[in-house]
Amino acid sequence: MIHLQIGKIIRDYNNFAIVSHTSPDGDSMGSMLSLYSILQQNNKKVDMFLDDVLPERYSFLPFSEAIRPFIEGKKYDCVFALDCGDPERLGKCKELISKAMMVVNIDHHISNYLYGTINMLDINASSTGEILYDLFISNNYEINKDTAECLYTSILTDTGGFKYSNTTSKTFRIVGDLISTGIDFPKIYSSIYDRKSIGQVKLMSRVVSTLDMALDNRVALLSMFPGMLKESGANEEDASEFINISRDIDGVEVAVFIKEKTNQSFRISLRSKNVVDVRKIAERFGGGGHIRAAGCTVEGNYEMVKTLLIDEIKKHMDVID
Ligand SMILES: [Mn+2]
Repeated sequence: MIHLQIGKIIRDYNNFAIVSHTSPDGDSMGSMLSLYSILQQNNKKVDMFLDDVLPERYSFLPFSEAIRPFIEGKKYDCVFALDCGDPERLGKCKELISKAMMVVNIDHHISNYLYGTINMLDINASSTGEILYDLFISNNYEINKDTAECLYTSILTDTGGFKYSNTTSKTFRIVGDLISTGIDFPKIYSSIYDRKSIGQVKLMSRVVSTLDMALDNRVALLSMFPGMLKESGANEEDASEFINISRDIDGVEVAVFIKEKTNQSFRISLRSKNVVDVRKIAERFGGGGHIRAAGCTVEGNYEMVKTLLIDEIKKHMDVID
């Protein structure tokens, strides 16, 4: 059983690094920090690296101050790569993977390149946190309040507050266990969700003004350009939930968020409401994700990228007509 195999690795090795994807979210952060707490409890030497800025909204999480930016020249016996289907998404931390003797890849994304020495992939799990919970329980690791807070954050955020279809009865059983450790879950929720800066609201007004509807109002597109971030004094993370504004419009099946990264390069997020498999659309452009939430990068000029996306979405809409 893979759970016990990984338990043996944790026993046998001593020098660990934990890495996860750039543009950190609640699941990547929660996963890293929960595993960090378990490895520490087992008296292991462990470092965490993220090649990105840490979102302020997760700074309440225990041990988050121990996450460091990538440091050149470090070498670890065993590297845990969490919540990351593609080593390219690790940014500079990818280097740690190539140098390690043992790489343990733990993830729930269907498009995972299985780049680990050991790959623990469960595409039915709501979050990487949910997989880690199983791993910890199978190995009789104690899930204390700190660990539970991290795992709860993973599951809460990747299920959109338990409202996405990836939420299962097992998810709720796990969450029940986590809550019984005494975590202050309403406080965790409001630390993550009930907060907006002035800059974020200003950015929202700019992004919402780009709203464009297509395919008989079944597709809603929002766009964000680097200038908007500057003008409103907000950062990219502030925009992470904006796509829901377009998805929530009555009659919309597919929501698209187009984010200009550099001139002629756009990061695309896709969400669908009921029917369309947006992962297939993202994969068409070399990206990936889940049925209801996926992403990709498309190169070209803005109008061309938009047309390409709408044409591709149309093919998937036609199927359901
Ligand atoms: Mn995840």
